[in-house]
Amino acid sequence: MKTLSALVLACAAAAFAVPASAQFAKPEDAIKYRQSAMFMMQQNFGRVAAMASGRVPFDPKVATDSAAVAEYISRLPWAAYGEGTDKGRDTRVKPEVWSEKAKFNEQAEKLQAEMGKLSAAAKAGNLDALKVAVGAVGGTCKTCHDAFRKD
Ligand code: ASC
Repeated sequence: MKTLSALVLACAAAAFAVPASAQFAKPEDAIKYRQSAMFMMQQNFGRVAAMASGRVPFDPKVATDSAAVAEYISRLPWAAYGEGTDKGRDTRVKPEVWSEKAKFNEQAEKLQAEMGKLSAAAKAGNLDALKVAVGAVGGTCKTCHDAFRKD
């Protein structure tokens, strides 16, 4: 019985130690997951960016909700860049994601930090701060895409 409990505990510990990338049954699923997250993030960020640029009228409630969703989603794609997910479905990912992992992680963290500022500015109803934050988020998207995404 003691052995069984120890075994159960060991399995539970191992389950928690499994990297997040292991949640995907196949590379194709991981690629689809991160592409879906990027799409959802862009749609929500784009709505806020349109208000910041004046293309659509500033609606603080819509901006707050959209920025909060974009901020949340900005935490999600990274677990789906496990080893072996460089192919298996149409992807523009560059091998540098894995060969320059520290730089990639740094960009991922920067995006989340800038998204936090975007969300705070929207919540405060501060259009000037929102414009600055949209520029910073957009710049982070571009820097990362230039380094880690083909074309
Ligand atoms: C977007 C989007 C990106 C970034 C980037 C900003 O809305 O889809 O990849 O902003 O274009 O430079």
